[in-house]
Amino acid sequence: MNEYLKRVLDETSVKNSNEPEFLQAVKEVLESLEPVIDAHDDYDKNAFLERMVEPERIISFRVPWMDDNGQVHVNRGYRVQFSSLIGPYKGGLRFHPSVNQSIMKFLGFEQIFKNALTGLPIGGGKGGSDFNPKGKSDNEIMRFCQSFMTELYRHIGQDVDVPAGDIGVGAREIGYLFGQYKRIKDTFEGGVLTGKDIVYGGSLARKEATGYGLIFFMREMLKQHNNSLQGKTVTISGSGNVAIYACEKAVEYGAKVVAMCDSNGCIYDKNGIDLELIKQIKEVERGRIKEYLNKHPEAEYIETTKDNYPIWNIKADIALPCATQNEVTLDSAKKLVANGVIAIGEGANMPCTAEATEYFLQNNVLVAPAKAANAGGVATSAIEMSQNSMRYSYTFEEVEEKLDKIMTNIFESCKKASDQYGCSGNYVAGANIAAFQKLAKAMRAQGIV
Ligand code: NDP
Ligand code: 2IT
Repeated sequence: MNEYLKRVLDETSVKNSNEPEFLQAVKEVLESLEPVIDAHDDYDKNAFLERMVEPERIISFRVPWMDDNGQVHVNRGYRVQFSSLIGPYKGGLRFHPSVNQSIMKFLGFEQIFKNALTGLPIGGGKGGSDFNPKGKSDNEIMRFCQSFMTELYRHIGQDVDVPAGDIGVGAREIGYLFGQYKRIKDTFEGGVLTGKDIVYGGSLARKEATGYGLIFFMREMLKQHNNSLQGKTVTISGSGNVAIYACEKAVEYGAKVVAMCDSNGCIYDKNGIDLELIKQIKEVERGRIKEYLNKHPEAEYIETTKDNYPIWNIKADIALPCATQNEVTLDSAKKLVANGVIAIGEGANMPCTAEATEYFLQNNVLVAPAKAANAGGVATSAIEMSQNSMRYSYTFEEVEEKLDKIMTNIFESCKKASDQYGCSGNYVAGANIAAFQKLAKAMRAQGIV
């Protein structure tokens, strides 16, 4: 391996030895950059990689809140402001009990590359809390969001840092966060958060954007290999924002989605998933996917256990992991390949372990990597920011058309970079290289900062 690359990897591993997800994300990116690093001998002297892997700033704070019974709880809040090279820090907020600094940093790091791929002026950041929104009342969610924003407000702004949603944070939470920000600042700063409701400055098609974008990328990737979504059997993990709209668009392109899941278990409906019912259970009632059986007793429900993540055992042509990091292990990858999968589309961030990704590539399975394939959400967030600046709104069709063009361009960039550096068809490497080329250019232009 390139000596400079190896040194940075070693130093990063020592410095962040208790952050496995962060190290996993850094290792994947740096290793795929080897041919680019080989071609530029001044990167070492100017510490390009060292600057790329060290966040500009990490903020961590106490979030006290009171539940409906008067009990006070304390959670930890984070905002990792990773890179402002090409725009204000931009990236979602995740509320999930598993949140820790390693997960925040891996997400913030990947966000820099993803945002660069969109071609829009947005830097990279991520935030969230180890707060568990499951089973909480609306009032508890509101009090938590208000307390969270009472600290976060001093670190963000429409030209500074623009958070949005992620796991556990949707339009409801963004609304409470926005309300509290506006109240503290006494200014209507529309572009300080994205994923807002339409009635106060949100963008049409933002809700759909990540899932739709994933399918646009998949369409382009399949087209490149003389294939299409038409008639394909698809399985989608998760049943949240990304999974639901990936399902909707995949069906529009003639695919049949036969399975979706939540963290408790998986629904297998060989007649094709009833998406309106999933929307009702998940978006309206905030229930469990198992309730699907109440209306479709002919479908099958398979529980998730510690050793079994059942959705990847189901035969599919295309698998779309849209739940969380490392949900596709080497074991699952082997089952998917044995069942004839042709393409993987990463809707979630880093859903495949390094070993799973390698196994797919070795077995000629096409992989649409998260940084590229799920960039439609943040790209549409940037379109929301432009609409807020213009004090204007585009129609749904206008936003969807822009999103489609952006995803098509992202695929082209990944393809071009993978061809240029001798790894044609490996869009994982292509995405990392294409993003890095842009970031390195900005880094060079801005001097040692
Ligand atoms: P949601 O909260 O809307 O949905 C998350 C879904 O994933 C739920 O079905 C949830 O099940 C499941 N899930 C979450 N954590 C786990 C876990 N540890 N094990 C098993 N299942 C789990 O989140 P999103 O749909 O917004 O996000 C899904 C993924 O997509 C995340 O990786 C996120 O980072 C990524 N992403 C999101 C974007 C966006 O715009 N929202 C943009 C780009 C990427 P349950 O309800 O049981 O917890
Ligand atoms: O991972 C992601 O790209 C997101 N959660 C969306 C971020 C955003 O700012 O819209």
